[in-house]
Amino acid sequence: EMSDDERHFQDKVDANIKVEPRDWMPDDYRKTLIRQIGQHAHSEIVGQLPEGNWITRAPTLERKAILLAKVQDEAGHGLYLYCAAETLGVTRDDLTEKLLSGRMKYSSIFNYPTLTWADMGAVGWLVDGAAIMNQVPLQRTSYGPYSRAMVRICKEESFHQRQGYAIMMKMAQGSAAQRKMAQDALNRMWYPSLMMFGPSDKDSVHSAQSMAWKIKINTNDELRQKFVNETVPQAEYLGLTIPDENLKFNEETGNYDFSQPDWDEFFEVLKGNGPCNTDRLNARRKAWDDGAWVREGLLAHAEKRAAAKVA
Ligand code: FAQ
Repeated sequence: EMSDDERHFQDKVDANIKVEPRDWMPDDYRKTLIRQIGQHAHSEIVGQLPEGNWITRAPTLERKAILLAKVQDEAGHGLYLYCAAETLGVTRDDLTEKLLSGRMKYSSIFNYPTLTWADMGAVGWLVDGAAIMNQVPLQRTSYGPYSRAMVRICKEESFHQRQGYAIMMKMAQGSAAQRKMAQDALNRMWYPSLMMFGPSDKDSVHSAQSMAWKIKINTNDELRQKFVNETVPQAEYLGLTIPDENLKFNEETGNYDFSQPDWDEFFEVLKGNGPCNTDRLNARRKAWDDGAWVREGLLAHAEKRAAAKVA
């Protein structure tokens, strides 16, 4: 049975009235948002690492400038999202400590390596493509600060997707060796990109409640299907082959039928056993430790200023 507060809250959500930081909200709504927004923020920050890997090796000055700007955008996205999470009564330090101790997740996709320059194309095209597919509906999520953060993030994300596709186009239209690199990147990134949408609906523990609260707008499988439908013609245009023998347009449903990713692999990556989990967390831990003197300096400065005001 719902309490009066809960009933009133649900009515508000049903009427598409945004929930704001000072409004009453159920404890589990707050917890779910902190989990999802926090994990989303961590994904943006950890997500800088696979592309950061190629900044010093970009093939031209122009490509380097574009990649640098993209990776800086991800840092900005992480910061908006940490701020949105902070409106729910947690601190960024607390969220970071939970990430570093393995108590909070980040997207599984960033535990895969970026082996060649073509991976910069595949990441932009597929990973940012999947991210937008998930984030466009989140602009209508029920929590005000999260939904507003999504508006700007989606604009930048669509630029990211286009720059990735532009790299793929160049590679796919290039020499035989470049085409081969582009195909290889697609082969390696395809299934990990499908995993970004989360487990299949029957295994998604949070979807039902999150959708009732309009934290999530679509199910994981709905968004995965939409992504496949949009991406197949893009691959055809590039002249590349999606690594799935079962991929076929289904006249009856109007959707592409496709093979599911290896869900055992997905759950292993979530447990910390993906190819790059250890590297990613070590890189974050080092950045956090190396930045300790900055945080301490800022705190000392703030305390000094506060003391000067009192005096
Ligand atoms: N990776 O019950 P559900 C980006 C976990 S885009 C890791 O279905 P939910 C941009 C899930 O947390 C990527 N863990 O969960 C970029 C839960 O475990 P928990 C980030 C995953 O929350 C591009 C458990 O499995 N985007 O960074 C994954 O209802 C390029 C059960 O799953 C967002 O975070 C996964 N793929 O649905 C940056 C979008 N999937 O927490 C750089 C916002 C599921 O109980 C370069 N988030 N899990 O321990 C969401 O929409 C949702 O949280 C889902 C998962 C759809 C990801």
